[in-house]
Amino acid sequence: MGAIDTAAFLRDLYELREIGRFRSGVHRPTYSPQDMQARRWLVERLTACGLVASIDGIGNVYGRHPGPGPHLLVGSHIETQNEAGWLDGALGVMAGVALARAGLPVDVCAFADEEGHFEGGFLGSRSIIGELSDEEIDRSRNRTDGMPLRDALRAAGLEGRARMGLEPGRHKGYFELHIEQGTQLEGSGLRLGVVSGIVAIWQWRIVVEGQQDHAGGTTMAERRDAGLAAVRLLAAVDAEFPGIAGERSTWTTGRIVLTPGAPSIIPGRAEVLFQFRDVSVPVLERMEVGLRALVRESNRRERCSVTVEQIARAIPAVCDPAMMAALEGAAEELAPGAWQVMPSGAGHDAQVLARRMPAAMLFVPSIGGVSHHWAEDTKDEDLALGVEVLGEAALRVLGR
Ligand code: HGY
Ligand code: MN
Ligand code: MN
Repeated sequence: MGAIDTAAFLRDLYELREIGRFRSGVHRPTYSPQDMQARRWLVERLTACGLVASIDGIGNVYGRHPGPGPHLLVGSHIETQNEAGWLDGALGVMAGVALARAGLPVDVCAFADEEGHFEGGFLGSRSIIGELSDEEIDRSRNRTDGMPLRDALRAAGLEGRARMGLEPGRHKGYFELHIEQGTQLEGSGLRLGVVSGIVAIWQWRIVVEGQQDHAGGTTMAERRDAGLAAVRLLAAVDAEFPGIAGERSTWTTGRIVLTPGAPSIIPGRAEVLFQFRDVSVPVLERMEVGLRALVRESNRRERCSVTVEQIARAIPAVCDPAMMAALEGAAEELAPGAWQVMPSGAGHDAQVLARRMPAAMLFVPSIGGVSHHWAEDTKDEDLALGVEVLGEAALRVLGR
């Protein structure tokens, strides 16, 4: 194997940043024209470094190493949240390209829709491990505009394409390089994080039905304000959860849509996208019990009716000790004392791949901890160190 060409690696990242550019970040929602342009660009990049590349029926972009094994699988995602960061996902995919370019026996994959633009979550990585049914694809809709996934796949030119699966026994393990998306590394003056475990995200749609009516003529005593009922329920969750959640649990309301959404009309409907996260399933289950109890309480107390529907139920993952040890050894060799073992508060495709093979992740610092925002950034020297440590860890796992 040759040395990792970090200059070419950084060039790749900066070139990919221009596809769907938004201010200093990117806007590449899954299956959007700019996302599909990025996928076709990636096929060219994978081919140029000697892999046999293709895009499958769910949008996974896979580069297969043609030479003898044993092989590793290296990847992440290249779609992004809306108007978000240029490194979230792209870093891990282009790190795979850099390892392939250096001659390592790696397959590289950009898994589709890690960012969950469509209901279900981890569509690409669950598809490749055989955990995404056609029936689920038929049911899934875009979380923002409700577009059926089937229509989005057709518009992206992917309709009717076969979805690929992993070749059993082909890979010794899966590595993912990713930005931390938090402040721990930067706050501790460290440059690398070896991930110990990855949280699960349990995503919910909460719908409150009230009565649309006049904001002036309808007295406060008689109105059925779906917006206020939603806000009261979310406030009750925020009051109750600290007593039932875990130390690192998080809960977030990312979207509230009031219908019809006019200042002089009492909203008849509120649709809330709410999620919570933890590394422990019992803690997640406690939060689900708490949420459902608060919904029942709201239906007893309010004049509006509330329903709650789960739209994603990921599984947390523990990273593979041997793969972690390879990362730790490589980090200590290339950045002595400048690394730590840490959990991931973000979800990643690695937690899905971990159900089929040993998996581990390496973090590099996020400047200011910023992510899922166009200002997301990491120093070039930290990006370069990350891919070099990943390459060294890969050699250790491959016994080179
Ligand atoms: O939300 C997450 O944790 C991931 O970045 N999609
Ligand atoms: Mn990501
Ligand atoms: Mn993300």
